[in-house]
This record gives sequence, structure tokens and C-alpha cells, in this order.
Amino acid sequence: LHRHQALERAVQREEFEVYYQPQVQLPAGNVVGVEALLRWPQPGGQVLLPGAFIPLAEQTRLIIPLGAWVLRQACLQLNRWRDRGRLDWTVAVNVSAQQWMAPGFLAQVDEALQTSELPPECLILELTESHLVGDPGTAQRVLAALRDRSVKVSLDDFGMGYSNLNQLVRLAFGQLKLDRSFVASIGSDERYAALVRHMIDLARELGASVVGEGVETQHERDLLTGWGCDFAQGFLFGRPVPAAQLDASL
Ligand code: G
Ligand code: G
Ligand code: MN
Ligand code: NA
Repeated sequence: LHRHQALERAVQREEFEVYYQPQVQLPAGNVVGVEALLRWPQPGGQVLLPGAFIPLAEQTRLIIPLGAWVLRQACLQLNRWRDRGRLDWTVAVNVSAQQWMAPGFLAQVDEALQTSELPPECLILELTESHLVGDPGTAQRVLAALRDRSVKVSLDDFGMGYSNLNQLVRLAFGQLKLDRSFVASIGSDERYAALVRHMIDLARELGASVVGEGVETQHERDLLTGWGCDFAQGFLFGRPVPAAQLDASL
């Protein structure tokens, strides 16, 4: 209960920060967007990662106002970057199942786009595979509504957990993100190399672009490039940092 109250107060006071990690296009390596990643700074200077508070936010449904806040902040920030010439950038925002399955979700998206005046094509929402299993009907309806708005949808952590290839084919995602646990093994394990190579082929045949996550080495980058992976994200290109720090590093 104590942690719940602390989280609730932090949501009310907007005591969070959004970090941004660059996403680059392959093979060139030019930045084409960012992923927004939530952080909770603590009074002592420590910064909590999502794993430490998102599960509680989901259980308590505080993820709904918190998620709305992240969405709005990310759209506003991308528009600041657009004002400074980054017209080709996109922003990817993680969305919990509890958030997009709630009745007000599409209104949250519309509100964030209207407040920020961001073109909807610049917004990517990241859902995870496990989200699709519970309520495929709602998933299909929400995805169709996002498509009507020209908002892109990306399937995060692709290949992990509750794979449902039928859902994957039926729901027509615009983008797949290869989970970083796979990318971590492609340089040293032929079997993972084969898996990732074929996941990229599958995505492309389904008309989806592919993002390789957790790219840490030049070797991993070269392999993904050779296999036709469209985009990459990882420590090789940049860590998640506050917006001002990303500006300073580019
Ligand atoms: O930044 P880090 O690698 O610790 O993030 C871990 C995970 O936390 C991400 O992969 C993502 O699934 C989740 N996450 C990060 N930011 C958000 C957010 O704003 N909303 C939700 N629902 N999940 C997030
Ligand atoms: O949404 P998702 O859970 O995939 O968020 C990506 C997470 O992966 C973030 O928490 C981010 O901090 C982390 N991350 C990003 N790039 C790298 C990387 O190159 N290596 C590792 N180990 N983690 C990364
Ligand atoms: Mn993500
Ligand atoms: Na991921």
C-alpha cells in the first residue's frame, strides 16, 4: 500500500522523466527516430528503471494516467525536435496491455496528437506479443482504429513469450522489433543467426519493417545489415538519455 501511494503521488505530481534512445537506419546509421523510455528519478539521485515500477503501475491501473503522460511528453518532445529540423524522425512509445485495452485509450492518443500537433505518421506505438493473446478482438479493433489515424504499430520483443503466429499474420503490424536476447546471440551462435535471419525474412514478406534491438557490437550491426534488417537500436548507437543529452551527443 505504501508503494502504491508513493507511485500515485508521483503520477499526480508528474515526477517522472522520459529518456530517449536513438534508432538508426541500416546500413547508413543515420538517426531516424527515438524510443521513449520511462524513468522515475528518486530524491537521492537514483533513477528507477521501468522494471521497478511498471508492474505495480499495471496492477493498480496507474499505468493509464502514467501512460497518457508519457505519450503526451513524447509527442511534445518530438515536435520540439521537428521544430529544429528533425522532420524525418519518429517517436516510439511503449504501451501496456492494461493501457490500450482500457476504453479511453484512443482518446489518449488523440489528445496527445492534438496537444502536440504532431503528425500521426510520426508516432509509433510499441505493443508486445503477449498482449495479443488475452483479448484478440479488442486488439484487432484498436489496431484498426490506429491504422485509420495513420499511427504506426510495432510489435515489441518479437519472438519472446507467447508467440502466436496466426495473430501475427492476421493483425498486419507495420513493424517488428527483434528482441535483444536474440540479437545478443547472433554473433556467436549459428542457430540464433539462422533464427534471426529467417525472422527478418518473415517480417519483410509480411510487409513489416524490422528493428534489431540491443545492438552492442559492429559485428551484430554488420550481420543484421547483411540480412536486410531496416533499423537498429542499441548501445552501439546510443543509450537511453534525457532529451537534452541526446541533443548534445548528436
Ligand atoms: O529502459 P529499459 O530497458 O529499462 O525498459 C525496459 C522496458 O520497460 C521496456 O522494454 C518497455 O517494455 C518498458 N517501458 C519503458 N518505458 C515504458 C513506458 O513508458 N510505458 C510502458 N508501459 N512500458 C515502458
Ligand atoms: O521496450 P524494451 O523493453 O525493448 O526497451 C528496451 C530496453 O533495452 C531498454 O530498457 C533499454 O535500456 C535496453 N537496451 C537498449 N539498448 C540496449 C543494448 O544495446 N543492450 C542492452 N543490454 N540493453 C539495451
Ligand atoms: Mn520497447
Ligand atoms: Na523490446
